[in-house]
Amino acid sequence: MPRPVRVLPAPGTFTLDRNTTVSGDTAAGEWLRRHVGAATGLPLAEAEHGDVRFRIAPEKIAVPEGYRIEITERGVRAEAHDESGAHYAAQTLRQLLGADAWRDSPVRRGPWPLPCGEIEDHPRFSWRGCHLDLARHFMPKREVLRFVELLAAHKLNVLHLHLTDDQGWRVEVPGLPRLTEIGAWRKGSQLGAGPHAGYVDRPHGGYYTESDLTEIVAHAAEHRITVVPEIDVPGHCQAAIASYPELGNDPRRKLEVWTGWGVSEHVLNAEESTVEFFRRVFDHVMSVFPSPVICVGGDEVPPHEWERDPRSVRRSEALGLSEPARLHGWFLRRIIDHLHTNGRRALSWDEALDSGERPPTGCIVASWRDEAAGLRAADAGYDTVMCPEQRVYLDHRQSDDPDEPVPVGFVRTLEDVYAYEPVPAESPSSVFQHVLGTQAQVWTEHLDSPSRVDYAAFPRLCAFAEVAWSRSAVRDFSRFRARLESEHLDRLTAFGVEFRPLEGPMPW
Ligand code: TNX
Repeated sequence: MPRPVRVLPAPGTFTLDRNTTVSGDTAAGEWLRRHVGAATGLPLAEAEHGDVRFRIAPEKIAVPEGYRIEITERGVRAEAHDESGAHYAAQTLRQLLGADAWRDSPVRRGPWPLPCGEIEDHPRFSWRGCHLDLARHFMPKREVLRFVELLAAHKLNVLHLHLTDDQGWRVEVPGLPRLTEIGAWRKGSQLGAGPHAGYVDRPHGGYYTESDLTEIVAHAAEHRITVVPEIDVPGHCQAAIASYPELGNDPRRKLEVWTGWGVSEHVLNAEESTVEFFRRVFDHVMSVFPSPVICVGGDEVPPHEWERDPRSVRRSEALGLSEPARLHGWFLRRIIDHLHTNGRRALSWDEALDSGERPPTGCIVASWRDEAAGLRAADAGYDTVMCPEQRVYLDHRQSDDPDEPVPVGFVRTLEDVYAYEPVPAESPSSVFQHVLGTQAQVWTEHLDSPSRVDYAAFPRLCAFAEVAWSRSAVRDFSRFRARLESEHLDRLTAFGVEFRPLEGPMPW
């Protein structure tokens, strides 16, 4: 899970025991020794010519992140294009060892047989992402580290962290202490009208120090995952404006970190000093996150404050913009150019394309609102990550059953996620060339604990991983479901994942 390109079973097994050794100059061998060693209690000692051998062999394995495993009664040979491929070979071996190999400590003595045969495997997309919203609800660092391991176990390779929003700012920035002293905390509130009336949120907060983030980045790198941080501008910024009122359009008005959901009308002003403030924030983010891609947000920017505020109207006139709403594109462009000047690529939600100033083509588009528009962006030459809310928003509820937790969005079943095809077969070659891949979104307005995140994400993220990794030719929902039921859910249970049962919700 996800389904490999080719599997050739053969009779017999190779059984790991106390004498089994591991070799190869890859980090994957070390990962296997540590994780499978902890679960099985076997020493899995390092040796020069191990029974389980890893080798990086790009001359034999052509596709990036690809690998080939051969298991005979004498041992295991894993060859990979690169470190990522070797890591995925190790992940596949742990899957083959069965659910108990996913535990933190041994619950039984063994035996630990691996079925003989050959596996040839590589991904179809280079961007296999999962987004996690840590702004609406903060998650302790250890939970983020655990989430990283779950993504890697499903061969996903990008973790997009949504770190700031109207309801909370989660990144400590040196020299700008109020962002976390004030912006990271919000009061509890009884939410009013609308579909979520009566839902009571508690006072809430938290933030990550530079060391926390460095640890997350390192843990992700060990699992071959790139962490793409997001600082969302110029909308979704009420927590920043509450911290530093001079960033807003009415500095005399004291805003609080928002306690509602939806889109706050309060956006950044378009002063040069505000752009400079965020250059400073992004400089810090670039120093903490080595990712070649940094997300600038850019989504859902209501223009009303700019249209009302005479200072913004004058500003947009002075900049030669035809209407204040275009300050959206103007602001984004300043930040995108700053990232590009510093050798990083900006990622923006697709609103950037309609913001009044088309982003430079080096900018990557995260297409969430409209699948067809995403494919058009790719056709127009923008590298695009397909994130459509109609398909891969995992905060949306999983059935109409009244026992589902807070019923957000539309019904998105396991089968709906599995049926998603990011690049329809009939697409022009430009689309195949520019769709980098796909990404699932875990927004957390209504996921206020790690167990709620587990429940929303799993097992739909398993289906998503297969969409992102496996070619449509090997995908089949009933066989996928059977693999989940017969093996994979047991692995998740052993790992401690509180997934939603296939047969339906449990009463909350
Ligand atoms: C839209 S998707 C948003 C988020 C919400 C999400 C809820 C996007 C770029 N913006 O702010 O959390 O819907 O499903």
